[in-house]
Amino acid sequence: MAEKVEQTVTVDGQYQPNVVTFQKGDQATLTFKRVSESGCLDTVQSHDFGFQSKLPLNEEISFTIPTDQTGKFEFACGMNMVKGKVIVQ
Ligand SMILES: [Cu+2]
Repeated sequence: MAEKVEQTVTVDGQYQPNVVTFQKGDQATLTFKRVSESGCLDTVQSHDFGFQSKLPLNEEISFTIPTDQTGKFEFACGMNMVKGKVIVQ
């Protein structure tokens, strides 16, 4: 039975945490909440997962993360400078 798991990343000039882990088979949701104007993190993107979105201040933006395959996947700011990682294990 797939477990519903939501991980929230706080965006305040960096990603906290910058590594999130899901188990293979989880119904995984990755949520970003930007709480600071600092840095260049008003956009989040992931080439690995194929998402890109603005992060309005103090709003939660969620993405469904596929967990059918294990691996390490990246997300980053709009300029690909600040990076975080999703591990599916
Ligand atoms: Cu940036």
